[in-house]
Amino acid sequence: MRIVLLGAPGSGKGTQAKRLKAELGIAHISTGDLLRAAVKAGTPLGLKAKAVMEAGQLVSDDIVLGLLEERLAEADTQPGYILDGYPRNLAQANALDALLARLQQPLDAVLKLNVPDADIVKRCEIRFEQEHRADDNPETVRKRLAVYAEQTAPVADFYARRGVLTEIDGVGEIDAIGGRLLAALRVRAAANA
Ligand code: B4P
Repeated sequence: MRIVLLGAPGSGKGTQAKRLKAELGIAHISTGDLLRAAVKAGTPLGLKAKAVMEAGQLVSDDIVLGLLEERLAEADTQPGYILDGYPRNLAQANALDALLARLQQPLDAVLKLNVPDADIVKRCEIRFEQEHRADDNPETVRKRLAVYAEQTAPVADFYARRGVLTEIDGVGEIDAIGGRLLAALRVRAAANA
């Protein structure tokens, strides 16, 4: 199964994608994690990405697409994958369409986690205190939410127009939200069959 997981920063994409990976036996591909690994490794690409991420902006489409293509060439993606954090703007959505057409890997589902901004700010505050992730400081979170509204929200409309989007309430216990996602995937799988 190939799934795109959409949602604002801090909406729980990473949290839920890890659970879906375990539940469904498919790969979890987080472009945020790929970028953070490049930053940590200090690669030329990571050095470029660092400042952009710390400013709450999106890293350039070319860089992220390159990382994604490399990741999709790895063997563990064969049974399927969850794309977490990609696509994040319409250019990336179109690039993903072209890439998956070339790889003959159509998407099975696009799920979107809906969480109010006030909850997101709270969650990121907690993570900032625990993990000190530079882009979780309150000012950068507000910037990331603005970037999301401007650039990523249209991606949901892009998939909604195709009739492949399912919206999920992302507020509540992590287990309960996981259950909602699995139920939505079952409905989608039955519709695709
Ligand atoms: P991401 O790594 O995608 O980070 P995120 O938006 O914080 O994530 P997520 O929604 O996964 O939240 P999480 O589960 O961790 O992006 C970081 C940066 O990378 C971007 O700003 C951008 O610069 C760059 N980037 C990434 N992809 C890119 C792309 N395609 N193009 C360009 N640039 C890109 O949850 C957040 C917190 O909430 C956690 O602490 C978690 O424990 C908590 N939480 C989760 N579920 C909860 C629940 N139900 N209740 C309470 N707390 C919960």
